[in-house]
Amino acid sequence: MKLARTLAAAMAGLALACAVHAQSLPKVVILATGGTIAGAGATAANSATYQAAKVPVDKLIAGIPEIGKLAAVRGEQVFQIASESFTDEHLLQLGRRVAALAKQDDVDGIVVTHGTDTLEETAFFLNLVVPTDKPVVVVGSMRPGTALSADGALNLYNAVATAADKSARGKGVLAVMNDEIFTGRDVTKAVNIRTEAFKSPWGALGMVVEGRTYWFRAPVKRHTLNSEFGIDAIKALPPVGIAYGHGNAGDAAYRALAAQGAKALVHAGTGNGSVARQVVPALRELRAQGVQIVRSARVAGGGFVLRNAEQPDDEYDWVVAHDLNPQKARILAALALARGADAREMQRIFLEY
Ligand code: DAS
Repeated sequence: MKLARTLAAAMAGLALACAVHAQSLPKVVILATGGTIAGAGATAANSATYQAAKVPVDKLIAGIPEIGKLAAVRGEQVFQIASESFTDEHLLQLGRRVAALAKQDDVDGIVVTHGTDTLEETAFFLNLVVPTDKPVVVVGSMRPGTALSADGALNLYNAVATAADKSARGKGVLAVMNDEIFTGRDVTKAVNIRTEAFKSPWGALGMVVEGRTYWFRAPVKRHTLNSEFGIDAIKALPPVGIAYGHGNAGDAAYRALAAQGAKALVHAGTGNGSVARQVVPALRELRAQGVQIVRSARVAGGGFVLRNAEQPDDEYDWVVAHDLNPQKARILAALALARGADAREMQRIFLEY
Protein backbone atom coordinates (compact mmCIF):
# COMPACT_ATOMS: atom_id res chain seq x y z
CA MET A 1 0.00 0.00 0.00
CA LYS A 2 2.82 2.34 1.04
CA LEU A 3 4.63 1.50 -2.23
CA ALA A 4 1.53 2.41 -4.25
CA ARG A 5 1.28 5.74 -2.44
CA THR A 6 5.00 6.38 -3.02
CA LEU A 7 4.67 5.56 -6.73
CA ALA A 8 1.61 7.78 -7.09
CA ALA A 9 3.45 10.63 -5.39
CA ALA A 10 6.47 10.10 -7.64
CA MET A 11 4.26 10.08 -10.78
CA ALA A 12 2.50 13.24 -9.62
CA GLY A 13 5.84 14.88 -8.95
CA LEU A 14 7.09 13.83 -12.41
CA ALA A 15 3.95 15.14 -14.08
CA LEU A 16 4.34 18.43 -12.25
CA ALA A 17 8.00 18.64 -13.21
CA CYS A 18 7.09 18.01 -16.86
CA ALA A 19 4.37 20.63 -16.71
CA VAL A 20 6.74 23.14 -15.14
CA HIS A 21 9.38 22.27 -17.74
CA ALA A 22 6.88 22.67 -20.57
CA GLN A 23 5.85 26.01 -19.09
CA SER A 24 9.49 27.10 -19.12
CA LEU A 25 10.01 26.11 -22.78
CA PRO A 26 9.84 28.85 -25.47
CA LYS A 27 6.42 28.99 -27.17
CA VAL A 28 6.60 28.47 -30.91
CA VAL A 29 3.72 28.56 -33.39
CA ILE A 30 4.04 26.64 -36.66
CA LEU A 31 2.01 28.16 -39.50
CA ALA A 32 1.64 25.56 -42.24
CA THR A 33 1.02 26.59 -45.86
CA GLY A 34 1.65 23.32 -47.78
CA GLY A 35 4.49 22.42 -50.14
CA THR A 36 6.72 19.37 -50.28
CA ILE A 37 7.35 19.44 -46.54
CA ALA A 38 3.68 18.43 -46.36
CA GLY A 39 3.99 16.20 -49.40
CA ALA A 40 3.42 12.46 -49.86
CA GLY A 41 4.68 10.05 -52.49
CA ALA A 42 3.41 6.58 -53.49
CA THR A 43 6.56 4.77 -52.32
CA ALA A 44 9.70 5.48 -50.31
CA ALA A 45 11.62 5.53 -53.59
CA ASN A 46 9.58 8.52 -54.80
CA SER A 47 11.77 11.42 -53.73
CA ALA A 48 10.85 13.58 -56.73
CA THR A 49 7.44 12.22 -57.79
CA TYR A 50 4.83 13.02 -55.16
CA GLN A 51 1.93 15.26 -54.32
CA ALA A 52 2.74 18.45 -52.40
CA ALA A 53 0.46 19.92 -49.74
CA LYS A 54 -1.18 16.76 -48.37
CA VAL A 55 -0.04 16.27 -44.73
CA PRO A 56 -1.74 18.47 -42.10
CA VAL A 57 0.35 20.48 -39.64
CA ASP A 58 -0.61 18.44 -36.57
CA LYS A 59 0.64 15.28 -38.31
CA LEU A 60 3.90 17.04 -39.22
CA ILE A 61 4.41 18.00 -35.57
CA ALA A 62 3.41 14.55 -34.26
CA GLY A 63 5.97 12.99 -36.57
CA ILE A 64 8.84 14.77 -34.77
CA PRO A 65 8.42 14.18 -31.00
CA GLU A 66 11.92 15.57 -30.41
CA ILE A 67 10.51 19.03 -31.12
CA GLY A 68 8.80 18.83 -27.70
CA LYS A 69 12.19 19.17 -26.02
CA LEU A 70 12.95 22.40 -27.90
CA ALA A 71 9.71 24.35 -27.46
CA ALA A 72 6.06 24.22 -26.52
CA VAL A 73 4.72 24.01 -30.07
CA ARG A 74 1.27 24.44 -31.60
CA GLY A 75 0.26 24.40 -35.24
CA GLU A 76 -2.12 26.35 -37.48
CA GLN A 77 -3.02 25.32 -41.03
CA VAL A 78 -3.09 28.66 -42.84
CA PHE A 79 -3.17 27.18 -46.37
CA GLN A 80 -2.54 23.76 -47.90
CA ILE A 81 -1.13 24.60 -51.34
CA ALA A 82 1.95 24.15 -53.48
CA SER A 83 3.84 27.43 -53.25
CA GLU A 84 4.00 28.04 -57.03
CA SER A 85 0.32 28.85 -56.58
CA PHE A 86 0.88 31.57 -54.00
CA THR A 87 -0.79 34.87 -54.90
CA ASP A 88 -0.24 38.33 -53.43
CA GLU A 89 -3.45 37.74 -51.46
CA HIS A 90 -1.86 34.67 -49.85
CA LEU A 91 1.19 36.77 -48.97
CA LEU A 92 -0.96 39.46 -47.35
CA GLN A 93 -3.05 36.94 -45.40
CA LEU A 94 0.05 35.12 -44.14
CA GLY A 95 1.81 38.38 -43.30
CA ARG A 96 -1.17 39.58 -41.25
CA ARG A 97 -1.29 36.27 -39.31
CA VAL A 98 2.46 36.31 -38.59
CA ALA A 99 2.31 39.94 -37.45
CA ALA A 100 -0.69 39.26 -35.20
CA LEU A 101 0.98 36.26 -33.55
CA ALA A 102 4.24 38.16 -33.12
CA LYS A 103 2.36 40.75 -31.02
CA GLN A 104 1.18 38.05 -28.57
CA ASP A 105 3.07 37.67 -25.27
CA ASP A 106 2.48 33.90 -25.38
CA VAL A 107 4.43 33.57 -28.66
CA ASP A 108 8.24 33.58 -28.59
CA GLY A 109 8.89 32.49 -32.17
CA ILE A 110 7.09 31.59 -35.39
CA VAL A 111 7.85 28.93 -38.01
CA VAL A 112 6.24 28.99 -41.46
CA THR A 113 6.29 25.70 -43.37
CA HIS A 114 6.20 26.49 -47.06
CA GLY A 115 6.80 25.07 -50.53
CA THR A 116 10.32 25.66 -51.78
CA ASP A 117 9.37 27.15 -55.17
CA THR A 118 8.43 30.60 -53.87
CA LEU A 119 9.80 30.27 -50.33
CA GLU A 120 12.35 33.00 -51.10
CA GLU A 121 9.62 35.47 -52.10
CA THR A 122 7.52 34.88 -48.99
CA ALA A 123 10.58 35.06 -46.71
CA PHE A 124 11.58 38.40 -48.29
CA PHE A 125 8.03 39.75 -48.08
CA LEU A 126 7.72 38.84 -44.37
CA ASN A 127 11.19 40.32 -43.76
CA LEU A 128 9.86 43.63 -45.09
CA VAL A 129 6.39 43.83 -43.54
CA VAL A 130 6.35 42.07 -40.12
CA PRO A 131 7.31 44.58 -37.38
CA THR A 132 8.86 42.24 -34.81
CA ASP A 133 12.27 41.23 -33.49
CA LYS A 134 11.00 37.76 -32.58
CA PRO A 135 12.40 34.96 -34.74
CA VAL A 136 10.27 34.19 -37.82
CA VAL A 137 11.67 31.17 -39.66
CA VAL A 138 10.50 29.91 -43.05
CA VAL A 139 11.23 26.25 -43.83
CA GLY A 140 10.51 23.71 -46.54
CA SER A 141 11.89 20.48 -47.87
CA MET A 142 13.07 19.05 -51.16
CA ARG A 143 11.73 15.54 -50.52
CA PRO A 144 8.32 14.46 -49.17
CA GLY A 145 8.22 12.88 -45.71
CA THR A 146 7.37 9.51 -47.29
CA ALA A 147 10.70 9.33 -49.16
CA LEU A 148 13.94 7.62 -48.13
CA SER A 149 16.25 10.17 -46.47
CA ALA A 150 13.50 12.76 -46.38
CA ASP A 151 14.85 16.17 -45.34
CA GLY A 152 11.64 17.75 -44.02
CA ALA A 153 11.72 16.42 -40.46
CA LEU A 154 15.23 17.65 -39.68
CA ASN A 155 14.54 20.94 -41.50
CA LEU A 156 11.44 21.49 -39.35
CA TYR A 157 13.29 20.46 -36.17
CA ASN A 158 16.06 22.94 -37.06
CA ALA A 159 13.52 25.66 -37.82
CA VAL A 160 11.83 25.21 -34.43
CA ALA A 161 15.25 25.19 -32.72
CA THR A 162 16.04 28.51 -34.43
CA ALA A 163 12.63 30.07 -33.72
CA ALA A 164 12.97 29.06 -30.06
CA ASP A 165 16.45 30.56 -29.74
CA LYS A 166 16.79 34.08 -28.29
CA SER A 167 20.00 34.52 -30.32
CA ALA A 168 17.84 34.50 -33.49
CA ARG A 169 16.03 37.65 -32.39
CA GLY A 170 16.53 40.85 -34.34
CA LYS A 171 18.06 39.16 -37.39
CA GLY A 172 14.99 39.60 -39.56
CA VAL A 173 13.01 36.79 -41.15
CA LEU A 174 15.15 33.70 -41.60
CA ALA A 175 15.03 30.65 -43.84
CA VAL A 176 16.35 27.34 -42.52
CA MET A 177 17.16 24.59 -45.02
CA ASN A 178 19.68 21.75 -45.06
CA ASP A 179 21.24 22.71 -41.68
CA GLU A 180 21.90 26.31 -42.82
CA ILE A 181 20.30 29.56 -41.62
CA PHE A 182 19.78 32.21 -44.34
CA THR A 183 18.38 35.73 -44.29
CA GLY A 184 15.00 35.88 -45.98
CA ARG A 185 16.33 38.90 -47.85
CA ASP A 186 18.64 37.17 -50.27
CA VAL A 187 18.11 33.41 -49.90
CA THR A 188 17.16 31.82 -53.20
CA LYS A 189 16.36 28.34 -54.53
CA ALA A 190 19.47 27.74 -56.64
CA VAL A 191 18.98 24.01 -57.34
CA ASN A 192 15.67 22.21 -57.90
CA ILE A 193 16.60 18.53 -57.43
CA ARG A 194 18.96 18.31 -54.46
CA THR A 195 18.46 18.79 -50.70
CA GLU A 196 21.26 21.38 -50.78
CA ALA A 197 19.00 23.62 -52.82
CA PHE A 198 19.08 27.03 -51.16
CA LYS A 199 21.89 29.55 -51.39
CA SER A 200 22.54 33.22 -50.75
CA PRO A 201 24.90 35.14 -53.03
CA TRP A 202 26.38 36.57 -49.81
CA GLY A 203 26.48 33.33 -47.82
CA ALA A 204 24.46 31.79 -45.01
CA LEU A 205 24.14 33.59 -41.66
CA GLY A 206 24.85 30.43 -39.71
CA MET A 207 24.03 26.79 -39.06
CA VAL A 208 21.81 24.66 -36.85
CA VAL A 209 23.50 21.52 -35.54
CA GLU A 210 21.78 19.11 -33.13
CA GLY A 211 19.24 21.74 -32.15
CA ARG A 212 21.74 24.53 -31.52
CA THR A 213 22.31 27.63 -33.64
CA TYR A 214 25.76 28.88 -34.65
CA TRP A 215 25.98 32.40 -36.13
CA PHE A 216 28.74 33.83 -38.35
CA ARG A 217 27.14 37.01 -39.73
CA ALA A 218 24.02 39.19 -39.44
CA PRO A 219 21.98 41.14 -42.04
CA VAL A 220 22.80 44.83 -42.56
CA LYS A 221 19.90 45.83 -44.84
CA ARG A 222 16.67 47.25 -43.32
CA HIS A 223 14.09 44.71 -42.18
CA THR A 224 11.19 44.00 -39.75
CA LEU A 225 11.22 46.63 -36.97
CA ASN A 226 13.42 48.91 -39.08
CA SER A 227 11.22 48.65 -42.17
CA GLU A 228 8.89 51.39 -43.43
CA PHE A 229 6.50 48.75 -44.85
CA GLY A 230 4.14 47.74 -42.04
CA ILE A 231 1.68 44.97 -43.03
CA ASP A 232 -1.23 46.68 -41.23
CA ALA A 233 -1.06 49.61 -43.67
CA ILE A 234 -1.05 47.44 -46.81
CA LYS A 235 -4.49 46.77 -48.28
CA ALA A 236 -3.28 45.36 -51.60
CA LEU A 237 -0.09 44.92 -53.62
CA PRO A 238 -0.04 46.75 -56.98
CA PRO A 239 0.56 44.31 -59.86
CA VAL A 240 4.19 44.05 -60.99
CA GLY A 241 5.26 41.89 -63.93
CA ILE A 242 8.57 40.21 -64.78
CA ALA A 243 9.87 39.68 -68.31
CA TYR A 244 13.00 37.80 -69.29
CA GLY A 245 15.83 39.19 -71.36
CA HIS A 246 17.33 36.71 -73.88
CA GLY A 247 18.80 36.45 -77.39
CA ASN A 248 16.42 37.57 -80.15
CA ALA A 249 14.32 39.38 -77.53
CA GLY A 250 11.26 41.42 -78.49
CA ASP A 251 9.08 43.80 -76.50
CA ALA A 252 5.79 41.88 -76.66
CA ALA A 253 5.96 40.54 -73.10
CA TYR A 254 6.51 44.00 -71.60
CA ARG A 255 3.67 45.52 -73.60
CA ALA A 256 1.34 42.67 -72.70
CA LEU A 257 2.11 42.95 -68.97
CA ALA A 258 1.53 46.68 -69.03
CA ALA A 259 -1.69 46.23 -70.98
CA GLN A 260 -2.87 43.84 -68.26
CA GLY A 261 -2.30 46.53 -65.64
CA ALA A 262 1.26 46.08 -64.39
CA LYS A 263 2.31 49.26 -62.57
CA ALA A 264 5.97 48.26 -62.73
CA LEU A 265 7.94 45.90 -64.93
CA VAL A 266 10.96 43.98 -63.68
CA HIS A 267 13.37 43.25 -66.51
CA ALA A 268 15.21 39.99 -65.78
CA GLY A 269 18.13 41.13 -67.83
CA THR A 270 21.06 39.28 -69.31
CA GLY A 271 24.41 39.97 -67.68
CA ASN A 272 24.32 43.20 -65.71
CA GLY A 273 20.60 43.67 -66.30
CA SER A 274 21.23 44.62 -69.91
CA VAL A 275 18.35 45.55 -72.22
CA ALA A 276 18.39 44.61 -75.91
CA ARG A 277 18.49 47.74 -78.08
CA GLN A 278 15.30 46.63 -79.87
CA VAL A 279 13.47 46.53 -76.48
CA VAL A 280 14.59 49.92 -75.12
CA PRO A 281 12.03 52.02 -77.08
CA ALA A 282 9.09 50.05 -75.64
CA LEU A 283 10.40 50.37 -72.08
CA ARG A 284 10.90 54.13 -72.54
CA GLU A 285 7.39 54.43 -73.98
CA LEU A 286 5.90 52.47 -71.05
CA ARG A 287 7.91 54.58 -68.59
CA ALA A 288 6.43 57.69 -70.19
CA GLN A 289 2.97 56.18 -69.61
CA GLY A 290 3.76 55.91 -65.88
CA VAL A 291 4.96 52.31 -65.64
CA GLN A 292 8.07 51.95 -63.46
CA ILE A 293 10.95 50.03 -65.05
CA VAL A 294 13.27 48.02 -62.78
CA ARG A 295 16.40 46.43 -64.17
CA SER A 296 17.36 43.17 -62.47
CA ALA A 297 19.63 40.36 -63.67
CA ARG A 298 18.60 36.86 -64.71
CA VAL A 299 22.03 35.39 -63.82
CA ALA A 300 21.92 32.40 -61.47
CA GLY A 301 24.20 32.70 -58.46
CA GLY A 302 23.47 36.37 -57.93
CA GLY A 303 23.36 39.54 -59.97
CA PHE A 304 24.55 43.06 -59.22
CA VAL A 305 22.98 45.75 -61.40
CA LEU A 306 24.81 49.05 -61.18
CA ARG A 307 22.92 52.27 -61.90
CA ASN A 308 23.81 53.85 -65.28
CA ALA A 309 26.02 50.90 -66.21
CA GLU A 310 24.90 49.31 -69.52
CA GLN A 311 21.85 51.66 -69.59
CA PRO A 312 21.43 55.45 -68.89
CA ASP A 313 19.05 54.92 -65.95
CA ASP A 314 19.18 58.61 -64.93
CA GLU A 315 18.16 59.70 -68.42
CA TYR A 316 15.45 57.03 -68.77
CA ASP A 317 14.20 57.44 -65.15
CA TRP A 318 14.61 53.70 -64.58
CA VAL A 319 15.41 51.84 -61.33
CA VAL A 320 18.11 49.22 -60.75
CA ALA A 321 17.38 46.23 -58.46
CA HIS A 322 20.95 46.29 -57.07
CA ASP A 323 21.60 42.64 -56.02
CA LEU A 324 17.97 41.51 -55.76
CA ASN A 325 16.92 38.81 -58.23
CA PRO A 326 13.84 39.44 -60.40
CA GLN A 327 11.38 37.57 -58.17
CA LYS A 328 12.52 39.50 -55.09
CA ALA A 329 12.59 42.77 -57.03
CA ARG A 330 8.91 42.17 -57.83
CA ILE A 331 8.07 42.03 -54.12
CA LEU A 332 9.98 45.20 -53.22
CA ALA A 333 8.70 47.14 -56.24
CA ALA A 334 5.11 46.27 -55.29
CA LEU A 335 5.65 47.42 -51.69
CA ALA A 336 7.29 50.63 -52.89
CA LEU A 337 4.37 51.29 -55.27
CA ALA A 338 1.90 50.59 -52.46
CA ARG A 339 3.47 53.58 -50.70
CA GLY A 340 3.22 55.71 -53.85
CA ALA A 341 6.95 55.75 -54.56
CA ASP A 342 8.17 57.40 -57.75
CA ALA A 343 11.31 56.13 -59.52
CA ARG A 344 13.69 58.17 -57.37
CA GLU A 345 12.07 56.99 -54.11
CA MET A 346 11.94 53.44 -55.42
CA GLN A 347 15.67 53.57 -56.12
CA ARG A 348 16.33 54.64 -52.52
CA ILE A 349 14.24 51.72 -51.34
CA PHE A 350 16.12 49.24 -53.53
CA LEU A 351 19.42 50.42 -52.07
CA GLU A 352 18.26 50.31 -48.42
CA TYR A 353 16.35 46.97 -48.25
N1 DAS B 1 5.78 22.54 -55.74
C1 DAS B 1 6.77 22.86 -54.73
C2 DAS B 1 6.23 23.96 -53.81
O1 DAS B 1 5.16 23.77 -53.24
C3 DAS B 1 7.10 21.69 -53.90
C4 DAS B 1 8.17 22.05 -52.92
O2 DAS B 1 9.33 21.95 -53.32
O3 DAS B 1 7.87 22.45 -51.79
O4 DAS B 1 6.92 24.96 -53.67
